[in-house]
Amino acid sequence: MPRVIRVGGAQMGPLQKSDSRKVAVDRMIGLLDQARARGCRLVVFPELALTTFFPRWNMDDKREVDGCFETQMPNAATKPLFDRAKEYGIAFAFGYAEIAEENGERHHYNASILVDEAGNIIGKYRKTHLPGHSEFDPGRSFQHLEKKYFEVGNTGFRVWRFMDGIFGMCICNDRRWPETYRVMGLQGVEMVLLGFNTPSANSQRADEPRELRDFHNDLCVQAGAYQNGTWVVAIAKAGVEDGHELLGGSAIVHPSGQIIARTQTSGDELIVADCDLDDCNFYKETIFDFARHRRPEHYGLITGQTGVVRPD
Ligand code: ING
Repeated sequence: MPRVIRVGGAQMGPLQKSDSRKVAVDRMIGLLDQARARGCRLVVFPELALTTFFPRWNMDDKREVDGCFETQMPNAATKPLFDRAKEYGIAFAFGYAEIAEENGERHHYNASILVDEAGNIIGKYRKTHLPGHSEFDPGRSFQHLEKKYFEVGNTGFRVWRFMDGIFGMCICNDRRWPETYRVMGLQGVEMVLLGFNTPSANSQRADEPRELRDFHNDLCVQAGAYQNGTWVVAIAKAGVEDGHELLGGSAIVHPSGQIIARTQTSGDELIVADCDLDDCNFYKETIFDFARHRRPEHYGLITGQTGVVRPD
C-alpha cells in the first residue's frame, strides 16, 4: 500500500515591519483554503511566518524585540489558523519567534512546530544553526542579527512518527549543514519540513550574483534529500520586506534529489505534490543503507571538533 501524502508548500510573500500578526495569519489561512481545495493533507509554511524577518533590524529596546516573539502557541492571533486547519483536517508546520519559560527563565528561540490533523502540536524544533552576528555590524549592507535575538535551539534534530511516516523539521540555515539531515537520516526520516527567510543579496559580498544564491538554495536541499533518502519540503518567505528582498525558490524535493515542484513567484504561492514516502525506501536500502555502508570509526572529527584544525 503506497504511502502517498499530498503535500502543500505554502510560500509567503513579504511581511512588512508594520504588518500585524493578523495580516500574516489571514494570508496563511488563504493559502490553507487553497491547499484544501487541492486536496492537501499537510501544509508547510515558512520560517518566522508571523512577522517580517526582523533580524535585519538592530533593536535594543527589549519591548520592541519581545514584540516580535510569541509567548504562547496557539494564541489569540494564531487560533483562527489552528481552527481552520482542524476544520479541514489538515496538518501543518510553520516557524515563529518563540519566548519559552524554562526553569523560571525566559528563552528566545527561532522555532517551528508540527501540528497534526486534529490541531495538536505534536512536534517542536528550535533552530540550531544561527547565521549572522550578535552585534550591530556597520560593515554590512544590512544586518543579520539572529545571534543577537535567538539562543541556539535546545531540541536537537528530532523526528516524529505521523501520517504513517517519519517526519523531521529544521529551519533555514540548518539546511546548509549536512549534519542536520544526517542526524535525522540516522533516525529514518522520510520527510524534512523546513521554512526559510534568505536574503537575495549577500550583506558581505555585494557582487555575489543572485543566481549563485538560488543555486546554493537548491544545492543544499537536493543534497540533503538524496544523501539521506528523504523528501525535503523547503518553503520561503519571499519578496521585498521594507526594501530588503528575500529569495523565493520554495521547492519540494524527491528522495532522488530531484525538485518536483517549485514556486515561480515571490508572493503567496502554493505548490503541491503527491509524495510517496515509499520512494525513500530504494535509497535507504541501497546506496544510502547506512548500516551497511557508513564507517563511523572514521568520522570522529565531525562531533569531536568544531572548527578547522590544519596540519602543521
Ligand atoms: N537565512 C539565511 C540562510 O541560511 C544565509 C542566512 C544566507 C546564510 C546566505 C548564508 C548564506 O538561508 C537564515 N534565516 O538562516
